Amino acid sequence: MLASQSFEDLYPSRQGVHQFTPRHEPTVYAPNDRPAPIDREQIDAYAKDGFVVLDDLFSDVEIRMFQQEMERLTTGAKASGETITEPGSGEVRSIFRIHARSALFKKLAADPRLAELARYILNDEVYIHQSRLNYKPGFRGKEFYWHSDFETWHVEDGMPRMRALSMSITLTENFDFNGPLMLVPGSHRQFAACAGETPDDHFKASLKKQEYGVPSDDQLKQLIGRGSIVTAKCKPGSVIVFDCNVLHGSNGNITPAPRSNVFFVYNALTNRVGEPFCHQPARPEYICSRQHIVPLAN
Ligand code: 6CS
Ligand code: FE
Repeated sequence: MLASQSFEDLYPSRQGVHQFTPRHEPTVYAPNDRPAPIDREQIDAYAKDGFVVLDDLFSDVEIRMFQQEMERLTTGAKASGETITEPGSGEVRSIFRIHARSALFKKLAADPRLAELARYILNDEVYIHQSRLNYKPGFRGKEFYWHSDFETWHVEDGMPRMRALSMSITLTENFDFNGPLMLVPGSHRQFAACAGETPDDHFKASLKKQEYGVPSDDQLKQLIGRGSIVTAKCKPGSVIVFDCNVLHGSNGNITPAPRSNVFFVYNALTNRVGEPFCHQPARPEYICSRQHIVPLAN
């Protein structure tokens, strides 16, 4: 295994100031003349907005299998020290590292409909930096406040550059009323550095309710003011592909309809995590892959 590399911190954050740093990297790394696995218009939309929604990628039979696997993983999950529960109710909020807990989700992470697109956009071999099931249960699923995933993965996991993306596969209908993902088009082109220093064992709180590594109200007004807010309303079996630095969040769910999605985070192999860019120990393996980074099999 490569010794932990240390990289120059191109995106300093949580050092007492809220500020913007322009993005250094491209959004789509593949050369324009390389044929894409999806429509060129969809790739162009991803480059411009920082996300794209692909509808009806998976069949009803496949979705039914994923839903059953989600139920299977839920059984006994609360007893696991690695399950994130909802503040207050104790309902299951997230289960991480599902690509290692489930043969079905391991296969899904490597599915060409997902992995080939990730390899194209990142123009590299890829590995799973993180995977999770977000349940957003009916009545009790709390919000995910506005944030950039990259801000956390850079500062707390040591991800050097913006060369990673998430794919969220919808397992239940994401209506406009049950806490769908909200994304800010174009926000991926500015890195919003946050002020507050990373607390000890931050992940134990942030995965329930994130209060550090979130932009200030002024930064949010500037980012949202420039790009408005798009709500990803999707049927089950859709995929929301979004750049590691796009600003996103989701509201709480007070309806009976759960908003359950699977997330896979694809990181470019040449962008593997190194030492965290904060004075805290590296986060545990179930949240951030570090100990056995190998290319995702084709
Ligand atoms: O800390 C993290 O890695 C997680 N936090 C959020 C709110 N989104 C990305 C990721 O799941
Ligand atoms: Fe996120």
